[in-house]
Amino acid sequence: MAKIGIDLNRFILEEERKYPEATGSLSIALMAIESAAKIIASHVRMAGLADILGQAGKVNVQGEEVQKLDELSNEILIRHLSDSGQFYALASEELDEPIFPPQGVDANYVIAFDPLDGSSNIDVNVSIGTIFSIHRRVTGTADDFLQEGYKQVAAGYIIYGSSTMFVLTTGNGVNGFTLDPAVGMFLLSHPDMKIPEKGKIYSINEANAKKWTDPNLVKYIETLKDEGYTTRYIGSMVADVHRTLIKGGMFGYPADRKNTSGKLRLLYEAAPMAFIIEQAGGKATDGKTDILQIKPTDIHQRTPVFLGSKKEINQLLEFIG
Ligand code: FDP
Repeated sequence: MAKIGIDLNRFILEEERKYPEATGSLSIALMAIESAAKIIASHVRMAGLADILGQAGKVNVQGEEVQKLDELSNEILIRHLSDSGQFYALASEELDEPIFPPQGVDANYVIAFDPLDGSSNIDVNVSIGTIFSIHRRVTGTADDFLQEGYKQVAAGYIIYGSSTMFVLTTGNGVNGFTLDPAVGMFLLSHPDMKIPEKGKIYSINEANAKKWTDPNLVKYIETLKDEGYTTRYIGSMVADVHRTLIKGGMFGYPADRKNTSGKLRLLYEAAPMAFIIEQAGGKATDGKTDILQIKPTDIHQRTPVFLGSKKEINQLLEFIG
């Protein structure tokens, strides 16, 4: 197991050395995400100040235009990922169509990302995050985004919370790195993360219960209440999943009459989070199928999501599966 305190760059390079056939391409790709994440984190930390300045005159003291943080995060990621030359194509929640950066014509990977998830929480100073999912280039077309989640080469999220943390899997367990702002490095703080077999928390927007399309879901939640569970729901997927990973329990966003396929996006929300949770020993399902087995048909498709500790997800499947 890697040593606590080792920085993310070194960790990535040491992982690469375990595979003599590795070209170093994935390492450069992950380091590009890391650089973008540090820059986004520094902007997130200024969010309240930038808003004040923005309202005053739409330009900040340096005379730069103040941008909405989610658009800015998208641009930062596109620039860093394109310039890395390691991505043949980029898909983002903020883009209708994928981008094919000229620097990446010969690259091996495609990446789908949500630049700033939970953005409705920016103005109220609640944790938000960036989520990404990397697949191998197979056909060299946009169809490469439509691969099942189990084929992900790497996935992760960066949570901008009480500290900034980078949680990463390359299919070899899950490791969490905390940004030390004094030195500007992500340092390994949570090696080999494992989700508890069982938790005490369920996390779901229960205000939608009357609209849920599967009434058995209500019965499941009532059972959890009878068993003494408590509820936590931040409404920011990265934050809710991060807590679930550390404390166990269940996080869900089901289908309802308004969101008939759920609300969360398969490619850059559900699948990468499912990969992390399963790599940490948990489970993720849409209620019928393991999230990682779903073959996408559209880059922006939505899916119901339930993920968390094995005990809670197995119990859920007894009600709705
Ligand atoms: P947001 O709309 O703030 O971007 O992906 C969308 C998302 O946040 C998730 O982060 C979050 O889990 C979910 O929506 C919250 O949705 P509800 O407000 O409908 O509960």
